Amino acid sequence: MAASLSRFQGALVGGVIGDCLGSEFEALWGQKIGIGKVMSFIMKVEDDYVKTGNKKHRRNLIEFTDDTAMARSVTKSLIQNRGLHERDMAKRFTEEYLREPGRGYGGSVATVFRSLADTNYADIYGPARAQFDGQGSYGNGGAMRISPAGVFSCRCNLDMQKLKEMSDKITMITHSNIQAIQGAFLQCYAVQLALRMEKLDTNKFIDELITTMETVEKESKGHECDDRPGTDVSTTTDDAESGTGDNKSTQTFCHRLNKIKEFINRDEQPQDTEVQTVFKFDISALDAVPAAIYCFLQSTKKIRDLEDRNEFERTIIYSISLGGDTDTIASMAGSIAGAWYGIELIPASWQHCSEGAYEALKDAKEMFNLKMEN
Ligand code: 8NA
Ligand code: MG
Ligand code: MG
Ligand code: MG
Repeated sequence: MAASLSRFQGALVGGVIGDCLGSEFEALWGQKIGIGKVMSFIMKVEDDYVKTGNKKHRRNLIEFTDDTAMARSVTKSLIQNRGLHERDMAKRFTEEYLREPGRGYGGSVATVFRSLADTNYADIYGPARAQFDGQGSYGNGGAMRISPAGVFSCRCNLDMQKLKEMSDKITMITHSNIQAIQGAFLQCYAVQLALRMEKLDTNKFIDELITTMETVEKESKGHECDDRPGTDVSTTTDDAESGTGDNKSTQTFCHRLNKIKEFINRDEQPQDTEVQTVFKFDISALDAVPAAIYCFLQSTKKIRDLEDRNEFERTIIYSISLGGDTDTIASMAGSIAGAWYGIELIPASWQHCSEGAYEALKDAKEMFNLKMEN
């Protein structure tokens, strides 16, 4: 395995930074953001670092949100227990939420935490299963916190099947809908793959994700959820733009992953409107995880108006510029990019201004040095 300390740190810190920087633009649903607006904000952040130097007490901290709050619980629980301990994980999620409920959690997930606390964790998976009349949440809240499990899997050499079991169990504490579970696994596996790939090869990367998700989606046939209003993506731009597309086969991760492959192999960077039409950048796992993977892969190449930025910076700025659930998508893309490029490509000024980045740096080191029993 190629995973180094630098790449462990890149994965965990990259996730925190995407969350913090992305959260500045989170409330702008439906509004156009674009590279220009994100760059004005980034330049302020960098300017602030120049003015305050590396003095921690003088920095203007950008607060992390639910993404980091929950990812930290995943990291700390896996380290403490040297593997998955479902009750401990559920307790950490819940206690973290009860301590700081104002971290921008999704609209419905609080019900799960309250129910877990009220029942003293009698049934770890029961409250999540009861969400939305038994359908479970399809939100991206499972995927947004799962990256540390991908990192941990490199520490203890988990194969794909074992990784899937772990990812599914962590996700199902709050999200039982099949799309949320599959989306979290896709994110988790993408982080693991980015960490262990020796040579950077974007086509090999996306091909492996497609092959893996073909198996996952085939195995879960019969569990698919029904169409969700407003989330249909058609194969034709006309249908998608008019909002009338209802082709069920497009409601799969494999469909989106194949679209990514097509986009990243074009000679020209696709127009933002086309990207947004296909990937949606929304709060569902199906709309957010492929969006994050696309942003990461497209940013391995030049991005318009970001010629002077490195690949990690491009990933974060480009993700945010496309709008929607900016903190979560930038966080997931940032974890994959950090795993791929390592900590060296993450600017010191970005780490300095992001609440929780230094703690993620320490956590990554602890995970990297963890002594496993066998
Ligand atoms: P969640 O499980 O509460 O789901 C989020 C929302 O998705 C729900 O409130 C519903 O509106 C909708 N939803 C999910 N599943 C179903 C279903 N089966 N039927 C109908 N509607 C459904 O939250 P989560 O943990 O998945 O988090 C998702 C996103 O919300 C994250 O990006 C997170 O950052 C957060 N978020 C918060 C804010 C904020 O400012 N508070 C803004 C955007 C996103
Ligand atoms: Mg968030
Ligand atoms: Mg948020
Ligand atoms: Mg979010």
